[in-house]
Amino acid sequence: MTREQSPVEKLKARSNFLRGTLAASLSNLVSGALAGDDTQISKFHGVYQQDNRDERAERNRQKLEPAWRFMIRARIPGGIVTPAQWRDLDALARRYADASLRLTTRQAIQFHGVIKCDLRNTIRGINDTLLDTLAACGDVNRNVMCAPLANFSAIHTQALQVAQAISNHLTPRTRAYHELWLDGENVAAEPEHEPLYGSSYLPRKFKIAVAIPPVNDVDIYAQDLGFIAIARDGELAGFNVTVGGGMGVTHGDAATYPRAADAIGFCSPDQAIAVAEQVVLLQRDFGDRSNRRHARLKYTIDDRGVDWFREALATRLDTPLTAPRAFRFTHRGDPVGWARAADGCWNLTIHVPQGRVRDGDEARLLSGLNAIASSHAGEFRLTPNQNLIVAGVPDDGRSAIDRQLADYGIDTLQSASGLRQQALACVALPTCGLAMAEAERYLPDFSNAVERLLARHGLEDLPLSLRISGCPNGCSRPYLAEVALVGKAPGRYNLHLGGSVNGDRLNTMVAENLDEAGILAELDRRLARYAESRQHGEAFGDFAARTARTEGAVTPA
Ligand code: SRM
Ligand code: SF4
Repeated sequence: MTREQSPVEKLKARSNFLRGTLAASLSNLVSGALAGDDTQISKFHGVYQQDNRDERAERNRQKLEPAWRFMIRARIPGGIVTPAQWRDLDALARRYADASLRLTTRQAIQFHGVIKCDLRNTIRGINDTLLDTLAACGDVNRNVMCAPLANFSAIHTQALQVAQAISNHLTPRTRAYHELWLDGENVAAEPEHEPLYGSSYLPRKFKIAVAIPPVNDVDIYAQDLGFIAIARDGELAGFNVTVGGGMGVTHGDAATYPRAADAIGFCSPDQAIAVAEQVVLLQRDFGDRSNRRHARLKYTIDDRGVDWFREALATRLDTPLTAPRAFRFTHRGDPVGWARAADGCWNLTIHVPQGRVRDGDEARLLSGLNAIASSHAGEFRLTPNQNLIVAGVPDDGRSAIDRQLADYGIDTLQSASGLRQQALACVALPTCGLAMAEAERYLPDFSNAVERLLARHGLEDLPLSLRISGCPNGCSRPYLAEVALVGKAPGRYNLHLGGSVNGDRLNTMVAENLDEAGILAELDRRLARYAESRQHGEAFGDFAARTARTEGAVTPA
């Protein structure tokens, strides 16, 4: 039985390859908002309509239109930005956004607080710097991630090339993007055609990452499609292919769940694009287009089985996948500070709290990084942990950067605890329309509280992975953390424990709807038990998973 397509499916199909009525919406100067349907179509162009939720009630009381602002996401495959691009993005953020650059958990950059009449100028500015925003959001393949560091080995270079080639291959071909944001005119000389996606694009967002063992910083098991680089004699032999990862959940809907991806085989580097294309096409053809909560690849695979998926893929590939090869992931966090790379240069990984690059009272991160970008000749690399690497620094370039860091108060951030260096928080309030609780703004205080607990139990140096998401959509990939808070309501969270250090195991919810006192009491109890009865070398997440049954869950508040 064919079920009726969801309204978004119908909207995509009639959008004329992502035009909708966006041109009219942008010309309408009466409202700061887009027309209703255009708020869906604009996502494919990297643009989200939002309002500042801190101001919502007061504006409502004054019977004013919400203070509409836009989030623009720039797509940055592999997270590589030149210093010149960084400076251009910085200038755009100061001119059109809220003077901050937000590094995302997918190695991209978001601008927040752009008003409608500045959308075109901002997107044009991003394009002028040779980046774009097309397909940063929407039901298409999103920013392709690639492990950013890997000691700058030959493997990294090859893996990055594959990631960027996949990204290019899967970028939508619609000319609507140029028409709407760049040229301002209809350049469609011939009928539009999306060779891969078709006129309805994918049933839902699609995410790809390339991991380079032993680091799983891209969280490969959270991705719809993953490529795990396998090395042989210092060269890239190929990739283990994973499918069906995903985090999004809806509270109270048991049919939704996070899922860790399955390894389905191994492919050569030359096959990677064909594998990516065919996995995307399988999802295009078999994904659920009637229910958006059931439309990710993870559900397509669970509904039909991994074996079905593997066989269906084999029939579409010229050369089938072979058996996955042996490899080992050891960790996910970024090594903050200076490290020498395989090419002899230095990399400086700078901890960016919650990924927010702005000038604060203590550290003037935006201005400091701008100053470094003015004189640095290497690259900036964005990490999946929302940090930034100043990459390719020669021996004699280090001291100047150290001085710049000190001048702008940034050096203090390097002394952040292991907990903070790898802690993640999604944006959440005030901009995210789906947030149920704080995340980015709450992480610093919550980290303080957890650090006090760790100290109480003699665990100050424990490199615990802590993640907060303001709602169950899981943008900070919380279900793969050792400790995670998932927003339920203002000031209330579900507590999840038991992810592994290398990110290959989902955690479980141990307590529901707790306030801060409840969370800290629960963590205190479990950290005390961990301190007294852990096995030699056992991580907290492993302990929590091992003892889940005996430790039990608390009664929901
Ligand atoms: Fe996300 C929706 C922010 C990574 C799962 N995500 C959103 C929106 C756009 C809210 C909305 O739809 O109105 C958030 C914008 C907030 C704001 O004000 O900026 C948002 N997601 C983010 C970012 C910025 C979080 C961050 O703090 O870094 C990340 C941007 C990544 C990027 O550059 O492309 C971000 N989102 C993720 C991830 C992590 C990942 O991709 O590795 C996930 C979990 C993995 C996954 O997709 O399963 C994720 N975001 C979601 C979902 C749940 C999808 C689902 O399958 O149910 C939503 C809601 C939706 O799509 O309906 C969502
Ligand atoms: Fe918003 Fe929820 Fe994603 Fe956080 S997890 S950014 S609250 S959608």
